[in-house]
Amino acid sequence: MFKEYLGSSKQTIEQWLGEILTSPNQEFKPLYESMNYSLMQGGKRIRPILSKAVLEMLHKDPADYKEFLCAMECIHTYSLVHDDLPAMDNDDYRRGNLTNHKVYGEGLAILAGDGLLTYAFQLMTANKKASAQEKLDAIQCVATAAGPEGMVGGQAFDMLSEDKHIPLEELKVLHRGKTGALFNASVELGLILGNADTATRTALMEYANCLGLLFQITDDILDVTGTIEELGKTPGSDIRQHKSTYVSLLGLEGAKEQASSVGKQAHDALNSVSYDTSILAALIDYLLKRTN
Ligand code: GRG
Repeated sequence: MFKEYLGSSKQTIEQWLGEILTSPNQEFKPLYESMNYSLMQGGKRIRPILSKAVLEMLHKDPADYKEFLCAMECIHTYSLVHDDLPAMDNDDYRRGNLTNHKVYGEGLAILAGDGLLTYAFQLMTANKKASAQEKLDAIQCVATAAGPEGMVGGQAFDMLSEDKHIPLEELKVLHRGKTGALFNASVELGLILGNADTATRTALMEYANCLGLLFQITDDILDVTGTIEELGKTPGSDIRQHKSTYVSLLGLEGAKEQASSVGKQAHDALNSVSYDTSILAALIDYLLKRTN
């Protein structure tokens, strides 16, 4: 049943994503093609699915807030396009296809990332359902998560930590920014737009913290155990770049134990919530068992 939920949510989100980026004129078409190339290339769509699940839990219709959900995926896609660039991870493949700069060149790939990031904010302001205050709160939450206090900060710390051993506490700071911030914002968006009460907010933000951490630990595990077919890119990039990871610091078994303990914490966080949290609970187990 959860598998069907994931499949149909992904389909709905991809339909919305397919409608948002049309070039306003002939001249800008190559830029839009490059943006759409990365945006429409699959991926798990886990961040908008998370916002969707929180909104549904709060009895809201996610279609009313589709601009916010698409914005999260635009920001995530921008981060992947820039992360793959020669100046960063220098990857040739993403999701089994050539990376954006391999197809369109570095200049256009940088601009496609810039375009996706900026367009995310344009989209959120265009939503017709949220009140002015809800929009302001939601946009502030997304900007804080994506910017220097969140994802960009984590990415910079990651880049500067290459070839260095960093202790577990610093690795957590790195991932709280690089990966966790967008997970938190995906949940928080749902809470803001769904007008959740304080107790629900507190419990679900604890859940979001655990989920982001869990996602990153499984990402580190998959970099060691995954195949090129499963991952859509060459595994072992962390080792090649001499990065500290949960696996390098705790060993493979230690990282797996850590993942299941964080998964349990995420389940515990849901226990006090007075809404139906079955989808959010299933998401934890899906991330624990994921192969890509
Ligand atoms: C360039 C500002 C900037 C940030 C980049 C996202 C990111 C930060 C780096 C990507 C490298 C990486 C492996 C990050 C850790 C986890 C992560 C974000 C993986 C990719 O996300 P998924 O698995 O991707 O949700 P799909 O393909 O499913 O959309």
